Amino acid sequence: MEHALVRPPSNALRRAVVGNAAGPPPDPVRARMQHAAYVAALRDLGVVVKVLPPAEEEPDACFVEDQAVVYAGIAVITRCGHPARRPEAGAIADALAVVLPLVRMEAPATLDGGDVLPVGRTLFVGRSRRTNAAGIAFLREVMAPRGIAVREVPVPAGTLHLQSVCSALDDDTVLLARGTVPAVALPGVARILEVPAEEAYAANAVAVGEDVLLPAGYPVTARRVAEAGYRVHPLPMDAFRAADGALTCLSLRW
Ligand code: CIR
Repeated sequence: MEHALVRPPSNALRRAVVGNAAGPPPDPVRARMQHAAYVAALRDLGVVVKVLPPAEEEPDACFVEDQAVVYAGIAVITRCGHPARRPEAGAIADALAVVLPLVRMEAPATLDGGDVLPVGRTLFVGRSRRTNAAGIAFLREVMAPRGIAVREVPVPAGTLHLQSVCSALDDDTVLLARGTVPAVALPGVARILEVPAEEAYAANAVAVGEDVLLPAGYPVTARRVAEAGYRVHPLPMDAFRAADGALTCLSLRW
């Protein structure tokens, strides 16, 4: 990864779509601090980060990952599974069109980028409440000529996105929360690092080479990732967790 696109949260984050998170609504002030630390961590690791202006009327706009799949030299602008999130796509498409060829997913297809787990020449795509068969088929059609396989993975009930429970650390390694997606659903992945069930949130990490951004407060996972040879950078993420968001959701990376 050399480039990332991000969008800081606005005060509208208080009205974010929340299905799984329990507790008080997300705090935008805290979220902005955590977002700034996330951007700083990416830049410290040499990533060129483009920061879009916050969207005052779009509560979930900071979760840019859901609006596109950027892979193999193309940007697929998705059609989010939650209708309230579809207006977010415009600004993302405008920003990506400057740097990449772009195609747009059309109805009835739906797909959230959070359902896409890229591992080398394969995109594992979660079939979830947000991502339907037509969305997966569209992605397969776009990626096939580029030599990228698209493989469907059922997302367990009660889980928002495939990447809510797993993420790739490199072309061979996936961090996976125990008791969620079975490892057999990810054929060809050479190494699975298991995250204990009580730390499932920490299965969503962002890797930049051998450096791994991990949510702060998950010591067993941090140790396991470090023992596997990566440098761990813990980042507080509670303000985003309150809106069902995690580390990967906050950026589009390529
Ligand atoms: C939503 O429900 O769509 C947002 N509140 C959270 C989106 C998180 N995105 C992601 O995991 N890729």
